[in-house]
Amino acid sequence: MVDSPPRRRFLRAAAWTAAAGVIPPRLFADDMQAMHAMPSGKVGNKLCMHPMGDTSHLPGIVDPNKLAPFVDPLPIPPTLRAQAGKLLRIRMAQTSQKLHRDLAPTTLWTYGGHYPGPTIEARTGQGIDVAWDNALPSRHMLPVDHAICGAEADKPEVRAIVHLHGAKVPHKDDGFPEDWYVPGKSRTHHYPNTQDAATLWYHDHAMGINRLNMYAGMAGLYLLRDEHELSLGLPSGEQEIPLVIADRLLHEDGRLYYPDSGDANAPWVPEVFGNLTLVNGAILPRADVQPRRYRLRVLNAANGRFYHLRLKDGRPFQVIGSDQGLLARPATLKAIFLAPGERADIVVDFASLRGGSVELMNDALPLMQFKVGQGEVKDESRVPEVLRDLPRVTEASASKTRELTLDEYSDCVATPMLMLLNGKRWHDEVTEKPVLGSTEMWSLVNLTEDTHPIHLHLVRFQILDRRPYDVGEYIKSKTLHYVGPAQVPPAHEQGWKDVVQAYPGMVTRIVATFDGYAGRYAWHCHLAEHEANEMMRPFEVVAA
Ligand SMILES: [Cu+2]
Repeated sequence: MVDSPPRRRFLRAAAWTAAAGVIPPRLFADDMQAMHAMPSGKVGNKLCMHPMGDTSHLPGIVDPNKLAPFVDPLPIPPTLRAQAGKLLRIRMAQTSQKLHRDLAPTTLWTYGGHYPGPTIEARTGQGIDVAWDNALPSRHMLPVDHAICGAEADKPEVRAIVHLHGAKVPHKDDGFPEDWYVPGKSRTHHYPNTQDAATLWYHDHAMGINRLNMYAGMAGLYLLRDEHELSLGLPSGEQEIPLVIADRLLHEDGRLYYPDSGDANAPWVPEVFGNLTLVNGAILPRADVQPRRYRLRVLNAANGRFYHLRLKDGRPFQVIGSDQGLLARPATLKAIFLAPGERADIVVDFASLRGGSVELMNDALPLMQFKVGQGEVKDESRVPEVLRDLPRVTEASASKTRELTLDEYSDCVATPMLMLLNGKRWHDEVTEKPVLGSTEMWSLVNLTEDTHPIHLHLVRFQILDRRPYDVGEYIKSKTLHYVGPAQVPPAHEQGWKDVVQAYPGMVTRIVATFDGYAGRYAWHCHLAEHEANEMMRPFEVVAA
């Protein structure tokens, strides 16, 4: 039986959630839908329902169908405006937060006392310093797996290091996974902000446990603005809304539930899907808006879930930016598929919805509601037809090409148990050593049945194309035999990126210039559970 990858993802996810005795139909509709959104893989193992862990001890998990929708206002994280020369201090600590009106408060680990953490606002050309204080408890609230690389039993249980995702920063400020520190310690990172305006975000990156730290709440936005973007007249102020989207499972008493394998010595699970979606930390919130244009800064901050976002009435919206800032021109879409780590900068016009409402959906599931006011408003915002000068990079601009495989090793019942990049583990010798300032093309040869969102630290890149190939032939002879034409990415993926969805059965080619700083950085799958289990590698930018 050959099955498409999202189907397998669906069954795997369903297995452990079904074991917990919860919610089959509503939960995974988007995964089912995703099946149609991605190309199907060419290889398939016989599927079997492998029990992913004994969760029968659970007293119960919150059922989203029983929560009243749209009763909580959409929370807006507090804004921290960075000023040159003034140190920002952000404390990581255990806090408690109500995620829905009718739920008991949830214990979270947050930056600055909120989930999501405060939105840091910075300007291109104005470097800032942030002191990240680790004031977390000494015991972890979620199951640490000491069999995972970097989280061995001799390591402190609670460790943290902040990575500013998408930022061009020196190695020492990047949040390298091994630069973690323990509660009671602090680390100051300098962010030079020598790059174009973009929707960046910060999250924990501590080796072997960042999937747990992120799930506990350690993430926030970092909006980098520049003069060019500010000159465009895009919706701003109250008409610019951050939307940090992530899924969770909750016990009925409000505690976070993070699934485990059932083996206390090896609790890691290959992927985690929640049945509840948090938008800025609230389940099914409502945003009261005016009948005018809004700019939505969307981040998929989930550990493993892809979101297929659309508005319920099917109204089109304009995508004006991706991971690394503005597109060349707006792309008009009715739905967008975002992988963990990806961002979308979107403009929606509610003018024709005066007095009405519309829901933001993940396929068939509502995530939140926009309730549109009655009042007359004069909207002076605009979305220019040309957003910026953004030439497409070419294959010829790369002075070096690397062919890098994405690998997955399964156990006897086809449950993936280990994921690697180019067949190597984190601690293997560094093999990717781009020369500072050089341009390289990386061909990501996906040998697995999953889509992996691949993220490179330090650099921005463009997606050249994706092309189907014969996976079996590659495994046998290491030769690429293409079985279809190269597919140029759609308009909304033609800008500067720092995460790319590498589809199964495809070779995904990206082109990056390794400028900025020499030193050691990481590249990895942004499915947090894959990243934890060796789907992360160092690369080293070497001086010319
Ligand atoms: Cu992955």
